[in-house]
Amino acid sequence: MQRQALTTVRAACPHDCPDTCAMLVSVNDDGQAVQLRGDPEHPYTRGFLCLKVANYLERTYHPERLPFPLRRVGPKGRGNFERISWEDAIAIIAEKLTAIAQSPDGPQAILPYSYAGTMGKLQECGLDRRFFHRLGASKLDRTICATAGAVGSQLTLGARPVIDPLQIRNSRYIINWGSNTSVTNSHLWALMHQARKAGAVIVTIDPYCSPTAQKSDWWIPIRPGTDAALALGIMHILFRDSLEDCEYLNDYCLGVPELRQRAMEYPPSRVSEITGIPVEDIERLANEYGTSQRERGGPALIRLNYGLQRHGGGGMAVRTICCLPAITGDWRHPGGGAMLSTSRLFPFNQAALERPELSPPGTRTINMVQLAEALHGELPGPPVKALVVYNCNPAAVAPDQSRVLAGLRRDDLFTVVLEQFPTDTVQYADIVLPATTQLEHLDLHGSYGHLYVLLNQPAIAPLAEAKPNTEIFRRLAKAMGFEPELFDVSDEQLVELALSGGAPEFAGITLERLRRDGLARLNLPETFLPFAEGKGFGTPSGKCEFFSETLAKQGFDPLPTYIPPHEDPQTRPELAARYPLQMICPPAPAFLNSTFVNVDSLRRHAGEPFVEIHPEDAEARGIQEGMMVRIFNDRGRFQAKAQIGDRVKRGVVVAFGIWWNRFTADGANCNTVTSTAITDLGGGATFFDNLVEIAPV
Ligand SMILES: Nc1nc2c(c(=O)[nH]1)N[C@H]1C(S)=C(S)[C@@H](COP(=O)(O)OP(=O)(O)OC[C@H]3O[C@@H](n4cnc5c(=O)[nH]c(N)nc54)[C@H](O)[C@@H]3O)O[C@H]1N2
Ligand SMILES: Nc1nc2c(c(=O)[nH]1)N[C@H]1C(S)=C(S)[C@@H](COP(=O)(O)OP(=O)(O)OC[C@H]3O[C@@H](n4cnc5c(=O)[nH]c(N)nc54)[C@H](O)[C@@H]3O)O[C@H]1N2
Ligand code: SF4
Ligand SMILES: [Mo]
Repeated sequence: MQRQALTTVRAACPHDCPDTCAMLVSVNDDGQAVQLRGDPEHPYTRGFLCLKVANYLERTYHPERLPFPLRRVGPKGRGNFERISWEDAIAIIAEKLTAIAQSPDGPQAILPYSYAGTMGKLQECGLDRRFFHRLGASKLDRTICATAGAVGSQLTLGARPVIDPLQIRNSRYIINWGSNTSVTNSHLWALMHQARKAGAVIVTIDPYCSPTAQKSDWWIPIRPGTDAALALGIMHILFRDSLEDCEYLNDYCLGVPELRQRAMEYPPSRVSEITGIPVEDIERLANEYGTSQRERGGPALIRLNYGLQRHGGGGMAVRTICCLPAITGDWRHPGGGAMLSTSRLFPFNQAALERPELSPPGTRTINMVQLAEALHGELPGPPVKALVVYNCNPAAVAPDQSRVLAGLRRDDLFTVVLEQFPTDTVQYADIVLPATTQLEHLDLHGSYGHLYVLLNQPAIAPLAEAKPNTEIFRRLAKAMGFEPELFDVSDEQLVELALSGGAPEFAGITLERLRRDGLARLNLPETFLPFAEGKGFGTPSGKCEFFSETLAKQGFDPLPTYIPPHEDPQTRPELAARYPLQMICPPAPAFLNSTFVNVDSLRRHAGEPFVEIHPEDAEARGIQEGMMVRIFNDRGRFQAKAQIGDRVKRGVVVAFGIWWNRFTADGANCNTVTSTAITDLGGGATFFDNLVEIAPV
């Protein structure tokens, strides 16, 4: 037999992961993708893909890919559908949306619901946004993941805390703070590991001994949602022991005396009571953190991530932690400082893509965390009569699931879902539209973990009748009679538009160059130190703002402070009497939120829904290893298998998500007990801020 010649196509991993890997797809003469690997030449991907995407062809060619448009037959939520044509599907949707827009409720009764199922500039947020702006639909505040930290860090730094991740080799004291880096950011972990070989110490602050904590030199278990108090305790010790960089503070920071005063209020003994961390550990952490440059010959770096944000005080916690590298002066050194997200470094011309000015003034905005409230008519403005879901699986990922599902079952709600697979959300659709996967469409990517722009070129033709989101919104716009000049724009033109606007970071980065090379580093200095000389602070004062006039004006404490979780046993003893355990529910490592749950090899890897519980908490409840248990509170209940061990603090349980309900024992996942309460700043989700009780089934 003759061996077929393979063509290599440059692609980018589309998933909501900071690593945005560069991929090489091999395609045979029949137009079939036969191999997929990490690009060895990308300095960050370095030739490896994570467990989830290494077998991506299993997902792409999955037998459950949605092949053609569907219309519901039978009751809502049962998932019974019949095949219809694209023409009919588009016509039905256009007619229904037009009727709602022209009804007394008006277009704001239509709600788009999307997140980052793909992070490509085209398929995530291009013509879809333009379509809904033109329609006058309600706007969606996309708060489910990152807004608490975005607003928190913006207040302190006027920017996101960011370094060039490739500089991490220079770090000598690395703190994973609410960050399961080895799982959620595996390419950064590989670089941390290199730094360790060069002498760095790796510390992880987490209520759970995550895979990252297990591989770290020191795991510091903390009571959930108390990170701001720990940061204030560290400051207390840095100031007390004269470990601060006085020059950096004088030259580049605002509110130094006030912060010193505030830190005085957080002596280690008080911080120990709040956080559950022994005084001597707080002392040691602060000392090692504050002396890294002097004692280890390299700066300290805090990788702060999302885990610590998903609590009532998550925004303030990030704001507070962001003060630390200014106190130590670590921002001066390559590899020093703090790292949350590089996303803001990419000056994509979002306005040109999305055309926000098309949205009528005064259009309401709905916080996506409050989908349950939106679907039950509990928010100001007209009721939600139509929901258009894409790049998102709210039936599984949104909080207060029982109420979300009850809302999705409403007979007077018209639900359209653009999807690749029959997810939990698809089960509730009136019309389902099959979407292409990354191998089948063009897209342009930034990253929230590194400094490279990537082009994803289609490797294969769309499977069956699947279409890219861009094309679906183009067709809908046409059927609705919207201006052709707004929507007759090709995907290539959208790439060019996204790169347009003359931002210096994009100078020389063109569609043509990306076609050739696949990727390009942002035009930033080789040694990128945004805050080294105090220049990068985008706050009103241009300084690192310990004192924030912006916060004061909004009626908040202008200084860093500790805000307890909504459901904290220390501040809510009456609730804790009924529901004494604090539940954290991050995704299982083999899944990406709810993506990949239907991929057999990865679901096997995840096993089944588990909940980890401390031996003493288990014993008090008659729970034994491997027993099925019920986890519940006033919002709902779900089942999982108990794993007993001291990898969790006493009083904390960890339930792994985000299972599709149809793969669970009782048709419900961990989001049945999570709440729609939002964070102090940024309106973010509080997925890890729950009090629950557990009992054997
Ligand atoms: N309990 C709990 N809940 C959580 C979290 C948690 O840690 N615990 N994490 C939260 C976080 S951080 C996030 S970011 C959210 C994420 O929640 P979602 O945004 O819902 O993310 P996924 O679960 O990955 O689902 C994305 C969906 O988009 C689809 N998709 C991918 N590409 C395309 C495309 O090109 N077109 C179309 N039409 N569809 C596409 C995928 O098939 C997938 O079903 O979940 C949140 N929910
Ligand atoms: N494999 C895999 N990778 C992913 C994802 C995935 O689902 N799977 N999701 C992607 C997405 S959308 C996101 S947003 C990121 C999330 O990236 P991370 O923030 O790293 O992930 P999480 O697992 O949400 O939370 C990290 C850790 O925070 C801990 N934690 C919870 N509460 C607290 C607290 O109060 N304080 C402290 N200090 N720690 C706390 C949790 O126990 C957890 O181990 O990962 C991305 N990468
Ligand atoms: S999910 Fe993250 S680590 Fe895995 S291939 Fe995609 S970008 Fe890379
Ligand atoms: Mo996220």
